Amino acid sequence: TPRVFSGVKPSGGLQLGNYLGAIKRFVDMQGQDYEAIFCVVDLHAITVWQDPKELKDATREVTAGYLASGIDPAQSVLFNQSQVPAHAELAWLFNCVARVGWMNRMTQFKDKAGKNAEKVSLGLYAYPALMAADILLYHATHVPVGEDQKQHVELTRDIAAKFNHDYGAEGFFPLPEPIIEGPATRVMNLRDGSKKMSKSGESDMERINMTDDADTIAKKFKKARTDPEPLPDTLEGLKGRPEARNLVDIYAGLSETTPEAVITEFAGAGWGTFKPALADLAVAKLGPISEEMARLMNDKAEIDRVLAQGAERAEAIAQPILDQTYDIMGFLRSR
Ligand code: AQP
Repeated sequence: TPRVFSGVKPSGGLQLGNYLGAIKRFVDMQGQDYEAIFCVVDLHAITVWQDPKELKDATREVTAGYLASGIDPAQSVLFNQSQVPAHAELAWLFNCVARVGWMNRMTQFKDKAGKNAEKVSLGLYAYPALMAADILLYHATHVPVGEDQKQHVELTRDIAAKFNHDYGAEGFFPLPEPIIEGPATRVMNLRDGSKKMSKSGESDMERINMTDDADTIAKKFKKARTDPEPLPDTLEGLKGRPEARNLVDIYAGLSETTPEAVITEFAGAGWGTFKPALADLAVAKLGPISEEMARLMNDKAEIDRVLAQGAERAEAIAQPILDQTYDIMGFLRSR
């Protein structure tokens, strides 16, 4: 059976893009013919500063988000990355396979480092090699992600191919396929339609958090930037209107239809009609999830237990693959 791997960073509270672009799609895949491994990638989170007093709870909150959205830890493997040391070990091996020139082409690093590239952590630069390790440690074949992660999955394929070739181990690491599907693979910032929505964006008004209450969600959509034109009657009419397109895509993602269907339903509607409808839909879909997240967060011991069990199952798959990797590379391992 094909094997799915994906992850979410505990670098703050989950936002709507993480849900529509990633977690919701993981839940949809869970019922299909895949063996699924989902990770809270805490080692990735520390590529930028994380307060040690907050990291544990951020890790639990992402876990609660997975569980509340419908990831079933009996069906899928659910764990946090730092509890399976093989991730960090394989990442080091891949640091020595990946080329500096490849890393220099990563657009996410350029975006995140900005003008400050001398001052960011070395980990932020090496991040894609750790992500390749996350995926290849399980010989995963499919990686559901948002559009922003496509380049990193392609780099993962390059690392796998170079390893297989250099070490004469053809076929040892599979070349995984990114799965980027659905209407909301790139949810944009509510105040600036040229930037993606993200956990760590400056203003809270630019994103919908999974834990926002109904009033906050309504207020954020009401204040979301748009142009003054009403909704068109064809998708073509959204060309050059990124903010409008984004709200239509979010509506489609939440209601599990297509942007075309949303346009058909709301053709000619003004924002005074569409935004409240979108807010109601978001509250109806996210409300039960955030309630369940809050309930789960009241029992931290239970979350920790789920992660510990998941980590054991993950390690049982990962360790033999790591051992084989060391062996292929010629390391002396006498114990
Ligand atoms: N705006 C988005 N639209 C669609 N998908 C998105 N994802 C993130 N933002 C959007 C997808 O969510 C998954 C987990 O992302 P992540 O937490 O590992 O890192 P990220 O992409 O860097 O997310 P953030 O929210 O922007 O975090 P910060 O601000 O801390 O860097 C991935 O599959 C991603 O594609």
